[in-house]
Amino acid sequence: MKATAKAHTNIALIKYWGKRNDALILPTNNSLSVTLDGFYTETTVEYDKALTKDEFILDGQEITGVAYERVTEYLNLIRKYGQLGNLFARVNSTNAVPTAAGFASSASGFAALAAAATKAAKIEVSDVELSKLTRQGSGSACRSIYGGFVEWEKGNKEDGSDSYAVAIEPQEHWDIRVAAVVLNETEKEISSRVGMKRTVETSEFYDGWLSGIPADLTEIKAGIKEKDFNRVGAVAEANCLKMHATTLGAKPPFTYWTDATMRVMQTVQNLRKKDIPAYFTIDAGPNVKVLYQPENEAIVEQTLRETTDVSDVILSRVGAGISYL
Ligand code: FM0
Repeated sequence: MKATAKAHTNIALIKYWGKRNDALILPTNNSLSVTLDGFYTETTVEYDKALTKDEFILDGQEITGVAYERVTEYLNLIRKYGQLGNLFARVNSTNAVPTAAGFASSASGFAALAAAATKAAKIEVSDVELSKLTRQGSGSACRSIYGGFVEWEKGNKEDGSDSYAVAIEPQEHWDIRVAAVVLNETEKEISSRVGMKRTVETSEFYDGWLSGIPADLTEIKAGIKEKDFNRVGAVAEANCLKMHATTLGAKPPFTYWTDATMRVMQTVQNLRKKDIPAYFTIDAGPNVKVLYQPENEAIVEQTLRETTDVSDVILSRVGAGISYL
């Protein structure tokens, strides 16, 4: 009863920002992402009757505490779903997601865990079913089931049965690139989970965020279909700015940006002034991701590296969905 799965992380172009149900991880709005080739997690799950509790090894280290609890609670959900009783598992993960790059490793982490945990238990699941299961580990992870361009449909039902991700366009559809810009300073962050909750509950701007989503989705989906880079980049960047604006209207207010974040944003805007199409997006942290086209890779990388307080730039292509090794 053993299986290994590989899942890539994803970056949202239309952000998931807010839940309508915390326990089931049901979002208030649809989101849309691109799966990234450069960053992934490989996870082996082995159920073993001899175990009296789950074990979790990450990058060769035995994990305890909150990270362990999150994994074992997630396995409880899989055990319940697959009627596995008290069958515990050995979980062994390796992350090719540099945490410094500001990617939530939870996206690739929970997608790989859900895939390996179901496969090892011989639970037959469709992609949609796997996406729903993955969603309950971490919301953004439900988009990592598929490669290419992916939409998470928020659904409307209370039980979450219609809240899952679907593939919009496959990996081969369009070769765009994403640079993960790593910054020198790493300040203590408010997690996305905590930040989105505070924003939903207290931000005066949250209704404004929600009201713009349908138009942003229509626009970006048309842009992806037509492979119109400027159209996609412009709406992604604007959507990111609106998400971050909601945090400024929260009580107490907060922001994920540092001065270095804003310098990188300016670098990207300056590239556009020189007619090099590049657009930024930022998740719940200070690091910046930059969308660009293959022909501009050298100039985009160089310009980002020359920006003050940029410690590394990691380039990625569009990635694939879940695979089993
Ligand atoms: O990825 O509370 O999935 O759409 O990265 O585990 O469901 O870590 F910018 C923020 C990710 C949110 C946008 O939230 O939260 C996006 C974000 P969980 P996640």
